Amino acid sequence: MSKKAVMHFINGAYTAGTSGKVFQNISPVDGSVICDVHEGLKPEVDAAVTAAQAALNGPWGKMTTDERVAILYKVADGINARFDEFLEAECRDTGKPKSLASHIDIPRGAANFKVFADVIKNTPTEAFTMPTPDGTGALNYAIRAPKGVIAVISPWNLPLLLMTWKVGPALACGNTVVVKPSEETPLTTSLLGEVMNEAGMPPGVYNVVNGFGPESAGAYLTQHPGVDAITFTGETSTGTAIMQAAAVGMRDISMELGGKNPAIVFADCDMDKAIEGVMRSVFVNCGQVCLGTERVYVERPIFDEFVSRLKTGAEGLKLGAPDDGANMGPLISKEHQGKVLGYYALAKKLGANVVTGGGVPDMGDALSGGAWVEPTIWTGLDDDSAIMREEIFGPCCHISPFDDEDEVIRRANDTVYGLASSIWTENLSRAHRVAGQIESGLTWVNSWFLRDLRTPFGGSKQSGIGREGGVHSLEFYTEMRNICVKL
Ligand code: NAD
Ligand code: 6OD
Repeated sequence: MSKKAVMHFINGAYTAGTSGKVFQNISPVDGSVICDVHEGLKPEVDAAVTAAQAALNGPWGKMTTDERVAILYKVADGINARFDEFLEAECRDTGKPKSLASHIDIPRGAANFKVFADVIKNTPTEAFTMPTPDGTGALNYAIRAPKGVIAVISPWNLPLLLMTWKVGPALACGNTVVVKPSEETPLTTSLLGEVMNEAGMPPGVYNVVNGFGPESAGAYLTQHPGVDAITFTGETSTGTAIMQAAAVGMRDISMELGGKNPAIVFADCDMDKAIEGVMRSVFVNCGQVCLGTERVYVERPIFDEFVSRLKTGAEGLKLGAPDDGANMGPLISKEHQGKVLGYYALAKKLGANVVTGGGVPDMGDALSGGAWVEPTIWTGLDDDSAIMREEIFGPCCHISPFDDEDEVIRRANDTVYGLASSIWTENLSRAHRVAGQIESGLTWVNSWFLRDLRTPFGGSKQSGIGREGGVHSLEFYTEMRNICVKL
């Protein structure tokens, strides 16, 4: 891949913008410079929003659903046709193993266009009549109109997957978008512009402005009066700032935020499956998955065996660069490495028993500039310690014993977050009973991150506002309008 600077994508064309400011995209694998990225400020955001408004009132807004769906299918096909380029770009930006991105990130990037095209194509309309006093009656029907220009603000952990998870339904519903990808991972969002053009997407439907959050593209975009709704994935604190921006002009929001997700492992679980599932939920993507487990509660009779087997699993993980056949890559940046290592140090200071890890692995000279951390497991901390309360977003978990069902439900729910949980038991009644009492938007039983895109996805409490997925996405990406016709 070339070291060409990443530009904005506005009105169907790559542009450097007017500010002339660039920032460096740094590899998390070894600290080398991947490329420069143009930083968008107010003029670039203005141009992108203007293009998005024009497309809404132009060809895109005038197309039939079938015509839009045909283009979205081509976008999905276009991602698949350039699968290796997307894979290379995603792994460069994130450092994640190619085996992971080729199974999850890139296929889901394509599926997000296909699935939501199918949703919009197959959603029926509803109408009903009602009697009126004069006996003639009235016909009521509701139409779904696009919301308008949608700002999509996306994070760095699953860049293509999470950005297209918003752009797919937004476009399927007839909106236009301005995307602000994470400053850490601009490559696949930029590459998608080429695919959009190849698919015949009218200019201005998909726009990208690169940059940071505060006093940069992110803040200018969320404050822009031409933006009709904002869909955001990222930290809860950033979501709070974006909600404040959205309040001006009363714009709608969809918020997918942080978590501190529990796994509950009962003594009657299938131990092999539970170990495999919890291993994945703690360590996949170097622990940088919003749905990932950071609190594990294990019923006391199997506590020692579980800890020992998870330790063996963690110590068996192979760390390495995307092409190394590794199970785990680095964290996203040196800055994030500093944050995670801060928690590793805090755990020790608080008296945690470090079962494994807790430091920086020796990756050899070639990778020494990367953002590497060891897979880490702790035991022995109280539920109210910072390690048990704050989202760390690294490859680490704390394991606590528990003695009964009510106790573990109370402890699992004792958090300001409520994104995801997993329950491991072979007792089906218990599984349903406990699942219904866990305060999280998503609960998996004997599984983790098993996704069906028709299901409602989103967080409770401080993990988010709103649900997206399947027809649920229509609630955010369209406005329902009722029309009453007196007969
Ligand atoms: P982040 O909040 O730091 O950044 C997300 C995006 O917001 C980036 O594009 C960033 O530039 C932008 N941004 C930052 N400040 C902004 C501002 N004031 N105005 C507008 N935009 C702004 O999050 P991150 O570090 O990229 O991602 C990790 C976080 O995302 C974790 O907390 C994780 O749990 C969460 N996450 C949640 C979900 C979910 O579905 N609930 C999914 C993935 C990640
Ligand atoms: O699978 C999805 O649709 C989704 N939004 C996953 C989020 C993962 C968080 O890191």
